[in-house]
Amino acid sequence: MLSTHTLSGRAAYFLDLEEKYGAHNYHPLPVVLEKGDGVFVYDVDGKKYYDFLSGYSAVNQGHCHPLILRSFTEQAYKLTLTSRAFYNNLLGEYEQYITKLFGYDKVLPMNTGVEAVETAIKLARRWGYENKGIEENKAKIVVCAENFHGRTSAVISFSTDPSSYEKFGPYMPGFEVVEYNNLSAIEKAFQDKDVAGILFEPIQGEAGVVVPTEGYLTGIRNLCDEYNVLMMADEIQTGLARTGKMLACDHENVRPDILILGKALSGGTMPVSAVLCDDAIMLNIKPGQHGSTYGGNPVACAVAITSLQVLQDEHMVENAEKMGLLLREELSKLQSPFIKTIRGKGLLNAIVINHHDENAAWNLCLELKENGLLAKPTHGDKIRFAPPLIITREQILDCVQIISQSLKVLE
Ligand code: IF1
Repeated sequence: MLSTHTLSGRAAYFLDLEEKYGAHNYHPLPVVLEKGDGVFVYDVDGKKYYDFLSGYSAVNQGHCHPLILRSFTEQAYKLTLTSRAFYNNLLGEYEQYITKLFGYDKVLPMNTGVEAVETAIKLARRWGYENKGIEENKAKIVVCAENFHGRTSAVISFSTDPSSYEKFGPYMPGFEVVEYNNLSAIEKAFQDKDVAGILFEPIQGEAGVVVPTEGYLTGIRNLCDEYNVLMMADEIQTGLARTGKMLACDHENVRPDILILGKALSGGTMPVSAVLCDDAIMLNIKPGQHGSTYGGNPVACAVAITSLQVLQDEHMVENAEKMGLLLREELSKLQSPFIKTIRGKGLLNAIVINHHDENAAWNLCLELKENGLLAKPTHGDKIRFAPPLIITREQILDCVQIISQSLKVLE
């Protein structure tokens, strides 16, 4: 049975505008939001929802966090952009703050996640030529199948998802794809002396929250040490407390050579990303060789410091760990025949739907929406459950009730 999902005239108006004037590169759930507050968002008719997507983990700190907004607005009234042609009084303090927090010599600030990934690739290649002695234009980067690192032409060149890369070629060479969660595949690829780095997600997000076997991250670290290859962790989605540790690599106490952050670095207020590494890698890039107009702008710096601070002050690492355990436990207690798998770490979770109807996950999301919870299906049969990290025990239990109730639509 399908739910009756009503769309008010007001909502339909905004939806139609996007349909008519916007590119059709998305297929959103039919809900039009106008307000956010903590774990909740509100639609244009005032209906309240739990947000179980959190802007794909950009809103870890909760919607419109008051302290992040204060930093944002106060700085916006003072100075928003200098460009990097001049110094500004916030960049250095931010750089000091974030490098001390994560334990790296230097940071390079960018904006979107994919720009940080691009930066990491350039750093690895440059290091390959300057430090590893790879012949120019020969450097290779090892990547994993089913990866998601963003949408630029370079990054989709090593995507294995046709909907990301098809008919966007020609593609950039120099990437070697290996199976995810397979250390011997990496070791085989590392036999090639031209490999400068390996780029990977500690948990694959877009692939449907694929958690590798314990020991995988340690294994990558050891292979990188053995073969003199840079370990490049894309923690854009997994980092910043999402998985119940500050970084997903912390689950195995592993330190990547290049750390890539984004999304929640601004608590969902603006695009802020960063690449962290030590001097031996970072200082190969000299003035004029890389940059961005908005990277390191004063508002971004103010917002990033506060976004990192509130994660710590409000114990979001611990809460993500605890609430994630509770969520998975309560979901498995439902014993639903329609849930094939429940997986995840901390508050980065997914369920895999078991149903003969290929639209079951989408229909379930529509029903969840009717019942006051927003989640989005990915790859047809998976649904991501990733609420803001400030969610409480009572709220998790309330959400599991909503999920339980909504599953009936699949009967
Ligand atoms: C979209 C997915 C999530 C990322 C990792 C880099 C980026 C992303 C690990 C690029 C971005 C976003 C992009 C967003 C959907 C979303 C997503 F489903 F596509 F895979 F979160 F799971 N590395 N992921 O997850 O960051 O340039 O977008 O700031 O609509 O494409 P960006």
